[in-house]
Amino acid sequence: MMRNKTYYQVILALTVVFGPAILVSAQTVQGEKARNPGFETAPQTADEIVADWEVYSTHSPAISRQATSSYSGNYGLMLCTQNKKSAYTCLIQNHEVTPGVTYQFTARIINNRNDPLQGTAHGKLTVEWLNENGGEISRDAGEQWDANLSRMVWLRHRFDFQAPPKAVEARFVVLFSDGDMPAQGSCFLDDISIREME
Ligand SMILES: [Ca+2]
Repeated sequence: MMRNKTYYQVILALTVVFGPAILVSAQTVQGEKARNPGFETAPQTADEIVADWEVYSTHSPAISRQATSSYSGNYGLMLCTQNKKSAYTCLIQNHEVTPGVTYQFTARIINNRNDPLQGTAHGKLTVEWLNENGGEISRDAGEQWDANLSRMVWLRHRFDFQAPPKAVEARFVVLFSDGDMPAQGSCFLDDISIREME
């Protein structure tokens, strides 16, 4: 009994001392802003590659929706290298933002064990902040993933970005590139999340 009481007192003391700090640091996260975040919605038109997302590739189509590998649901995206120096592909979705608010941008990524990334292939999450005229104010980029990406575990890449003054909209971008040399291989992407933190 004595032991239990002491234990309880310690927990109580810790709560009193650290409780406020925990409350301050544990920001709550608002609802999902991303549309078609897990790519389960099929393209609605013949020329749409990924429903609700804008796709751009420099040379060959390098993003495809597939059912071979997914983190959740039945579908994920495959991101392919283009075997060209500096080739890149982007998956883009625009959202309204509020200056000073921090946005949590996450994605699940895994290497393709049958055709893994090689050479300088890499990817990252970026955010381009736009003013009311659509002009770019600045951009932020998260840590890169590269050819060392796990072939066994879907890693969750997470980056928190704060909207700068005068930002009214942002382009949330998954950027995937061959890098400085023509690269080979592919990886899979699923479960994008874009949320406001407060
Ligand atoms: Ca999915």
